[in-house]
Amino acid sequence: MTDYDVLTIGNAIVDIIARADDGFLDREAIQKGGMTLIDTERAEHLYGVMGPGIEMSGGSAGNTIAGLVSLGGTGAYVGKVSNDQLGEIFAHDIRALGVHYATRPLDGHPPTARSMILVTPDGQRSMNTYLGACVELGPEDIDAAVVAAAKVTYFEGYLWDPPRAKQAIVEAARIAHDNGREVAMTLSDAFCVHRYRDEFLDLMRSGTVDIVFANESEALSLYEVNDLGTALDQLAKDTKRFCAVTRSEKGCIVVDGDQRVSVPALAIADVVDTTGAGDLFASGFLRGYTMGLDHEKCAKLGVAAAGHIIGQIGPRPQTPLKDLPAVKAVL
Ligand code: GMP
Repeated sequence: MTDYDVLTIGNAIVDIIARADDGFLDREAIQKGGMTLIDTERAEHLYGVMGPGIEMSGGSAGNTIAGLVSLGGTGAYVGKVSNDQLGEIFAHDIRALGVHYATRPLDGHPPTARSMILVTPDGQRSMNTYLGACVELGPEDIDAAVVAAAKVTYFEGYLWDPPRAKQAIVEAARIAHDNGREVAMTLSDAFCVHRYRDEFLDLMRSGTVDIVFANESEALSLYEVNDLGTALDQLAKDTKRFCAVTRSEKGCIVVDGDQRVSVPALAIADVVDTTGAGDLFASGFLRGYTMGLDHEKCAKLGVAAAGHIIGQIGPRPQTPLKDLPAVKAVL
């Protein structure tokens, strides 16, 4: 078995990305900046009323592994699609990057997940996700040899929405730790944190997770506080290794015991679409981490990858990230 830098596990989703104004979000009662789960009926309605879309493979952890490989790392992915057209697109895109992807697809039902992502003129993205085939991900989809071969196993907090994926994660974390590997998670979304606050805190405090990625609103939501300093102090206590907190245009801060490492965001002239910013930050950070770099260099790779992705539409890099000047400056 070849070694992998990172294995990511997540909801395998194809994004349908369209521009929309704030009036559209209001009329459709869409939670701006968030991820809302929708059923078939709502998906059909939204698809019917939204503007012309661009389809692109997505899924938070899928984006993270795509970015990591684009930065020159090696990776594997676990996530459930169906053997329908969107599923074939998802599988093609991730394998074409050289990511090991062997999760057995469903036989057509439920169909592959899709997220209708509305991007407002300010570049903010609002996601409406139909989970489809993702609800079938379970412990049987975890390949112990792949987990054992990955330096870091990384998963999404979003996996607490489907019913059995959490069992897959607990199993993967056990295998990773039995093999001397590390486990990382992203808190995913402030409302997701609200849904699973106690379970996420338990994953951290029990040491099931070593490394945590979060943005500011997720960190505040986790501790139900309004003050970032308080949340960071709590994160320092609750995370086994360290926590990387992203702050949009304010960059990021890595919290590791008493140590705080801040790195500014890249100056971006035009924020086109923030879809994937946090995912690609994790790509950059983990690329550095699995090369043994210090927190500052990891964070610089994170903001470089994130800064690139918000200058284009969609969460998958269209040119190799390893060639970016801000990446070359660190590697
Ligand atoms: O959100 C994750 C990361 O994406 C942040 O740490 C920044 O590096 C980057 N990012 C997200 N939103 C913005 C933004 O509005 N402006 C800039 N310059 N960077 C952003």
